[in-house]
Amino acid sequence: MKCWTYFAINILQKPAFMIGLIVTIGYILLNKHWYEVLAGSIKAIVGYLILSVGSAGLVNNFRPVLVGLKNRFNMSAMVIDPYFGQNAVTSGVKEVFGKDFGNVMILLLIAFIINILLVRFRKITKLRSLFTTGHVQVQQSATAYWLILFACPFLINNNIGILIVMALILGLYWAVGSNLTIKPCQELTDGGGFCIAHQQMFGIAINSWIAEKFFGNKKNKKIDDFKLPGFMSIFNDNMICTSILMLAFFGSILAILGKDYLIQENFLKEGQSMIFYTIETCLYFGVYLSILQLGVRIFVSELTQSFQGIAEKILPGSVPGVDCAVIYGFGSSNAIPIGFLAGFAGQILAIIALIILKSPVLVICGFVPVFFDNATIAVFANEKGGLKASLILPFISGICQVFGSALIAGWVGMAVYGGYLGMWDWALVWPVMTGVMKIGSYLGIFIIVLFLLFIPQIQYRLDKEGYFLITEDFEKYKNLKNKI
Ligand code: ASC
Repeated sequence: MKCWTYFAINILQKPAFMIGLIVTIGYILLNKHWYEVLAGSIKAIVGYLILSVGSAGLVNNFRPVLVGLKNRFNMSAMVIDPYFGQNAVTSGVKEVFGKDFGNVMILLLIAFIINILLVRFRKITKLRSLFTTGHVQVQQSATAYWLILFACPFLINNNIGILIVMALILGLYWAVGSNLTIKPCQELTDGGGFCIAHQQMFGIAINSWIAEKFFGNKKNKKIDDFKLPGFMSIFNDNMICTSILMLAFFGSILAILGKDYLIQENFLKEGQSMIFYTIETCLYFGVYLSILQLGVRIFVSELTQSFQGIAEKILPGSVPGVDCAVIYGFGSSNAIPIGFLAGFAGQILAIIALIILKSPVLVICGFVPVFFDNATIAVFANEKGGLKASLILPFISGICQVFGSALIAGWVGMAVYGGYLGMWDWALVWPVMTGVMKIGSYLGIFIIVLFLLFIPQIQYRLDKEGYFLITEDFEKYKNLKNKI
């Protein structure tokens, strides 16, 4: 157990080292020279650390700006954000259920093994992907713990029982969810050899499907097909587009927060110019996004090449599931700010509705869901349905994130502790699963497990020839689809 805890804390929960480990094992299995293994692993770890700098920079720079709205106007509202969600669980779970969440490491171990086994027996399960994003797994475990304790109170005094139920449902959710993103990812990255293992996996699959079904015709141009005329042509450049949009957006929010508030909260030093502070802060958006994309470019090729070793020798035909930010290195870069702003507009509309309807739970946008979910959805939506889809789908998603989170967090009692995870799957899919378990108890758990197991079976039945080919040989898969 000590060994495992050491592994979980230092490697599993640190995606950079987890990816490094996978690359090392993969290259060893491919019989590479020791120095190639070393070089590849270093590149993968450094690349991932660069991606983390970009993603943490975005979160740390812009989360306080959004959360500032809550403090500035003295609102008692819950913030939808994975970190606030985790804090809410830590501070509330003992009070509400009389239980600490001490078993997180064991849970991760069992759920991770379940994920590996599900992929190992892919002939039966039809599952093809391994979840590698440990920091997200911890946040999800915390929220799932609360949701399942709430839904299944008969498990509260049964430590082993709750552990097994949680590990089973989480392990299945990780395997099934990431598996759902394989097709959209392979198509977007032209056989990149990875899929998404994050918090909006059902969101990606459903939105990609809607984008293709309802927006996927020639008339709906993709973002990069627009050649803007005159001065507007500067928006074709991603760095400029992102900077100007964020200057307008975060600039307005900083103006609303006001100079006094910013000084009081130590954002701004006495005597510093508000204008230059605003410009600098907002332009950092483009800076961190570029860093993030650089990191993606560095580590993705190492990961996908080395994973061949694992896919040949240990887990045949499988792909690694990675952070959603990896997709920002592919597709249209302008979809990123567009999706973010459309999602934000949706969230604000929904929040206004909550205020007007005098909802007992008020919500404040957290940066992580509004950005990482909606930008990701927009990149996929643009690929299938063009600009229109990349505006409309994140907008609807923003609305759903707020309503879904308010509903579930209010119902299960997390809202009073100030936060809820709030990402797409946790605002839409998990509330439904929680409801089914609450109503059905043991039968409910059984139905959820069956439902999750059923999804890859349906995917397989819909495309028996292409289903495994898409991860094993993407060129052959494309030929097959072209023939049809
Ligand atoms: C999350 C989370 C983060 C970000 C990051 C995006 O859900 O906890 O820190 O998204 O993974 O790259």
